[in-house]
Amino acid sequence: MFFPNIDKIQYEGPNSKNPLAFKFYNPDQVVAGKTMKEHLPFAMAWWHNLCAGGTDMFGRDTADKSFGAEKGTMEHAKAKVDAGFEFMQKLGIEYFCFHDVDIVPEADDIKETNRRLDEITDYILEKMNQTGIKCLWGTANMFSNPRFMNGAGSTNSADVYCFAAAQVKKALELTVKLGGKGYVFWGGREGYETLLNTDVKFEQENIANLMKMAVAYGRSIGFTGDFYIEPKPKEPMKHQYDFDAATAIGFLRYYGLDKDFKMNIEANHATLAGHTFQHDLRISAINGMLGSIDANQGDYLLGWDTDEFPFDIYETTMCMYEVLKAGGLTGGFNFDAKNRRPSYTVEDMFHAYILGMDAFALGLLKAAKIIEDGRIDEFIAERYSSYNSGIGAKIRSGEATLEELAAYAENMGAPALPGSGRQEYLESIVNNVLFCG
Ligand code: XLS
Ligand code: CA
Ligand code: CA
Repeated sequence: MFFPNIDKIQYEGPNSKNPLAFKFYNPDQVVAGKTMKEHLPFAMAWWHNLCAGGTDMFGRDTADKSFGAEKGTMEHAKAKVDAGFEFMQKLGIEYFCFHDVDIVPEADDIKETNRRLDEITDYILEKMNQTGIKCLWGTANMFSNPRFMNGAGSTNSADVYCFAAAQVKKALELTVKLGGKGYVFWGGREGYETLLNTDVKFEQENIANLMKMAVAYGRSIGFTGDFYIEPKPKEPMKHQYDFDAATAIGFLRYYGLDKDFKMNIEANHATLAGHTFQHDLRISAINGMLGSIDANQGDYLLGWDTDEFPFDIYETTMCMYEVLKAGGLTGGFNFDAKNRRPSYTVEDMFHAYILGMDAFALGLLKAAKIIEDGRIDEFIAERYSSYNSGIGAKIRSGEATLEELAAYAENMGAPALPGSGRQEYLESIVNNVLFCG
């Protein structure tokens, strides 16, 4: 046991003061027709939780993630599996997400890395069978190794491109082996530092081709899940091609990849793109591409990706409002989040997940109430009601012509001002639902 002093985390309700208990996440509680557990398929991110110890540009690890083994060894890789499964079981988390190099130390020779990956996934599979814990999605890390300094699919080197292809092939095989629901492309280095050395069209074509090959291969080995693009506008590159949901969706449609791909929307990436989290969820949802969520939050005072555990109930509420309206996710809620560097103890790891799971559970409860309350939906329906009949209905049917509308306008005189947007009234409804019972 890696966490001997921590028992299974229980739901104790909003009045509990126990730091190691859920206050809002009550897995079997039914909300809007489904249990919380069904609404909120939570996942643990292997890389933050089991690998990252707090190293930043100015200092080394503060948290010890050795789990009693020497780092860089297969013993350590296995200790992480044991610790990870104990952690997920204690929190009642049913899924995990991983990059290839999170689960084994990378060797110089990819054949050896792949052998290690086979060995560790045999071990992970055993644990999955024992516990019922499942894989949400897998991915290949094509951004950390210096060979990817100019990208993977977008690299200027054909040899590096082949290496990336080999990693995608293997990561897809592992995702299928572990029964993963999705496969993620996060293009951390798919972008540019300067246009002075970059052929954007060439690079985007190469990325699309890599994705097409991945779809063809994935489908040929029995991968029936969704491929995901995870948009992020910048960091580590100055500009990343998958800037936001709208950009990524346009790219997928242009290259004919939209049937196989959906979005994996991360809160902190949306805000880096100058959007709200809710915005990127809405854009994905209305395009039928809301697949999965990386559940975290950023810091509005900092211009980079801080990957904090979700705490802001307005954000989680509006997220769950979008998810409920979209009829749920095909993917899940992956805590792509890390403890702050000074929160370095084992208890902090649990506090962080309890915070995040409770924040989403509370968001779910409040979003369901906003919908049940109905005032916002009613207002929106009323706001567009001029399209329900007459000329408005004709516009909606797509049958109107420009000449006809112009003739209508000429006969009408000056139109009345459109109805008030009532933003402050609507915001007060949200506060009313959030804070009054
Ligand atoms: C980094 C990304 C990354 C992806 C998976 O900012 O969030 O962790 O989720 O490669
Ligand atoms: Ca992030
Ligand atoms: Ca992410």
